[in-house]
Amino acid sequence: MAFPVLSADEAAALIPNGEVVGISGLTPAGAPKAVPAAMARRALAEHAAGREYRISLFSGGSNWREVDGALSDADALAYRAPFQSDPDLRAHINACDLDYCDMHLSALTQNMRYGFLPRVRTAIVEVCEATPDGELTLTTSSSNSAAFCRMADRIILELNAYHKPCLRELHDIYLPGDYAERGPISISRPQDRIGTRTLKVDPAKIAGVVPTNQPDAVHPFRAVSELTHSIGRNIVGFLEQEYGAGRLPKELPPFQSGIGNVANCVLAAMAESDVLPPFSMFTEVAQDTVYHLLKSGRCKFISSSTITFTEPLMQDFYAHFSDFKDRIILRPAEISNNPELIRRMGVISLNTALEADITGHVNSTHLFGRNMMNGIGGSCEFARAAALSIFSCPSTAKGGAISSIVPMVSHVDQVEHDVDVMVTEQGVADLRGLSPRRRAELIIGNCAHPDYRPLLRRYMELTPTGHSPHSLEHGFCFHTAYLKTGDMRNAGLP
Ligand code: 0RQ
Repeated sequence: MAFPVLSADEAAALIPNGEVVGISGLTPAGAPKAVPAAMARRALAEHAAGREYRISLFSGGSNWREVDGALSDADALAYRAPFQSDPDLRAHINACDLDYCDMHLSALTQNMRYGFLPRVRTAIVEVCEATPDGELTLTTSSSNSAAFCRMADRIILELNAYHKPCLRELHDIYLPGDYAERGPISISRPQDRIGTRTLKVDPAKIAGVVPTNQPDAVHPFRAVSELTHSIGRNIVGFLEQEYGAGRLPKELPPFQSGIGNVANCVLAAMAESDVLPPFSMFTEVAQDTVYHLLKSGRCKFISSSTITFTEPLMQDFYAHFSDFKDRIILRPAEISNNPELIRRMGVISLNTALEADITGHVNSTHLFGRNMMNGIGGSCEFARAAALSIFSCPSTAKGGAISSIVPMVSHVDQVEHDVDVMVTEQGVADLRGLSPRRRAELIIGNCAHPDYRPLLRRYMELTPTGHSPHSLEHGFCFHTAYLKTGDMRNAGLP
């Protein structure tokens, strides 16, 4: 090994207070597994000695407890972007212990390159191979590793023996040029390759290598329930109808699928259709269901930024690598989520809402207008540029005390113009081309839970005129009823 072999603690000792750190990974897949935990230990020791130790942390997306949870519990984070999903970090964000900026994933490194965001100084990147001349094989995620390594002064590698160098076959590493000289990104289909399989970095920047041997800490999803299956069936039924009517091309455009339990179940329903032909995916995260779809042949090909398979599936993946190596491409987040490509390919996007309002605005990130859940991730980039943007969620949460269809959303992530179709287990509202009042009738009638339909209709009656059926006085009556009484059904409307 040409580079110094370091322990995780020795590597953490290289990272000074106030550093801007960029890590590999998008979801726990491909994230460093040892150095962040050592940084958390260092932060605790520094704080105990009365010294400041806080960093700014950038990643490709969420990661796992040993990064976000450990660092935030140790008060080692001053700033975090662009996405997270760790419950402990979430609690610290909502307690205002640090600044968190939820931003479009593909815009992050571009904003850094142009100096709007602070430049990453230390990159911590998981690899499964590193040659003495600085040729790196990334593991299960491409995310922002290439961009972070390019701009960093110092690169710390975690060499993870669990992952196999054959992963290089999946990568296609390419970063767009600067604005003025940036030509079209020549990808027209998910399977097009334009980059390199390995990441070449300046070997002089590599400060050391930390050996690890650990799988990605991917949590299993909740099993498909009757409710999530109904949501999936409704989406597939809608797509079958569109396909039959000739409103989708014979060869389906690629699909994007969001993260979480609901998205995982929605995708599972795609396996059941005998009307829709096998399809491809252009997305940013491949969860377990994608693995099953690839294995069964329902999904022919996937372009993603990361493969987030739970441990048994990862082992099966390695055992059958030759079956998958020509059917998966991993791309940097700037490419996997690039709106130019999403629009060109006519992607069908499938994302999840926490709540939607009667005119079709969607909130995927904030609880009751205040508390951050995870973040937008790539959902806005896909929804805005997609040919068909579908959002889904259960019609209620917390045993029916919360309606996911509300008069006005308490936070807006997706504007009504970027939500073509809204789906719950109750049904489908195809909102394309409709005025706000027609949208509201459809969302209430087809998507809201029957318990909440009379209240939502009463809300509409309060404003018989005006282009959009909204009342500033009562727009948040569902939310305030829940906060006061623990049940949105108590929303008092005149
Ligand atoms: O809480 O588990 O305590 O009961 O929210 O809800 O139903 O398990 O949903 O796991 O599919 O996540 C939008 C968060 C959905 C996710 C979101 C409560 C509910 C439960 C989770 P409990 P479910 P999922 C690109 C795409 C944004 C990012 C994105 C997400 C918990 O999909 O983060 O799409 N999306 N990226 O009870 C209060 C409501 C609620 C509510 C649900 N209205 N009010 N609580 N819950 N609705 C991919 C990437 O960028 C990586």
